[in-house]
Amino acid sequence: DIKGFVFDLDGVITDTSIFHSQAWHQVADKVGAPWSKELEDGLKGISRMDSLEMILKAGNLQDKYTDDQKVDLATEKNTNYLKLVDQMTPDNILPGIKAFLDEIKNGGYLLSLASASKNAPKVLQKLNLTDYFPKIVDPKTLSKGKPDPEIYLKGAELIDLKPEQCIGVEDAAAGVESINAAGETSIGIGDQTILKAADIHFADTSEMTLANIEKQMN
Ligand code: B16
Ligand code: MG
Repeated sequence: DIKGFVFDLDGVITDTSIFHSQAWHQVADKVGAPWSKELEDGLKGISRMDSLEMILKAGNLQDKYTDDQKVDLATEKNTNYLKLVDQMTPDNILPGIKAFLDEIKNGGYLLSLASASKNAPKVLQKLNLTDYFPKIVDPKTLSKGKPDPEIYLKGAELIDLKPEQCIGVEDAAAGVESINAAGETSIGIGDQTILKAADIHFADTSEMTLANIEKQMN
């Protein structure tokens, strides 16, 4: 039986995936790496430094920068990103998410957060959602990022549940892969063509309700 939900943040709870993309696009332009929809989708759920490597690789630029220069580029991206985060309000919560969080909380389900983002606590604060997530996986403690199962295994562990008792909720292909590898039930939200591996699919966050999940559970 399902007893808990492990949530991704960017792209599921809030629209920050657009901010991440915007900030990375600026870095790609600066270094002269080509920007594409495939690259943009592929960066979702991927850690900051791994994202930078993917962008540099797209432009065959991996060897052009020293490690220190790479850290500077990643820091510049984060500064740009945080400027966008600073403008956020609870209006940036995606449609239906607040209602769904209340529905599962009132239904006695446990909740944890499995975001690759080091900025997750700050974003939750801007959204006034901190109280819903007393348990947050600290990405600094991870040895491997998504699509490795580690982050979703930790998300279940934090709420004292077995993976098979959890549903993981994601917008990224790498994230769905991570949930599936952890042995949890996966919900993929967004473009079905890139979320083919998800056990349950919703085109939009507004469709996510316990009743709609049950409909896709058998
Ligand atoms: P930061 P998620 C991920 O968050 C984002 O999807 C990804 O685009 C970002 O690079 C990553 O967090 C790291 O974020 O630079 O803020 O530490 O989707 O796993 O919630
Ligand atoms: Mg995401």
